[in-house]
Amino acid sequence: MAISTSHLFVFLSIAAIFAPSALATNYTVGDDAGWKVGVNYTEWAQNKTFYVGDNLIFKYPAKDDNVYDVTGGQFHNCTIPTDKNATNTGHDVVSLTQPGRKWFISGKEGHCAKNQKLVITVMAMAPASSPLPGGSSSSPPPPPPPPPASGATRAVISGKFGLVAMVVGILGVMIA
Ligand SMILES: [Cu+2]
Repeated sequence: MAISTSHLFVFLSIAAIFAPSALATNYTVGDDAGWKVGVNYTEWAQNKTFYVGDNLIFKYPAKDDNVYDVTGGQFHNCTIPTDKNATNTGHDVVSLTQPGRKWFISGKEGHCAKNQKLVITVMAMAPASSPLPGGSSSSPPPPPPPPPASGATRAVISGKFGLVAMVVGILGVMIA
């Protein structure tokens, strides 16, 4: 019984290492105000960090509004795209699939000019360990958890990852 409980803890510890990469955040654009004229979406976005895998949800009365995914130029000039359709369900879910800038505007007459527009920067998935200086924009998969090992090996691993790895190591020693 004790051993299987320890195994469970080891499993959960390993899961904890990978969990930050697997969790997606759903953001309701404008929070309770939703998607409409009169909300400052620059302010709404400025204290948030968006990652690949997160979702934006645009909520509005479907008959009153819509959402266009646009280019930076279209965003700045409030140009309605002619080569694509707006989403207009009133509950539009936009998956953030790539790092970089993303621009959205309302396609309703005059709304974009009244600043019903949103620009965000999508970050690549947060790395599980310290980022390397000058690293590429694509993040490598997190390294596998180390086997139960000496303190010297564990000491070179830093931060949150190191803490979890240490727990795995200690529990591994308890099982052995
Ligand atoms: Cu609008």
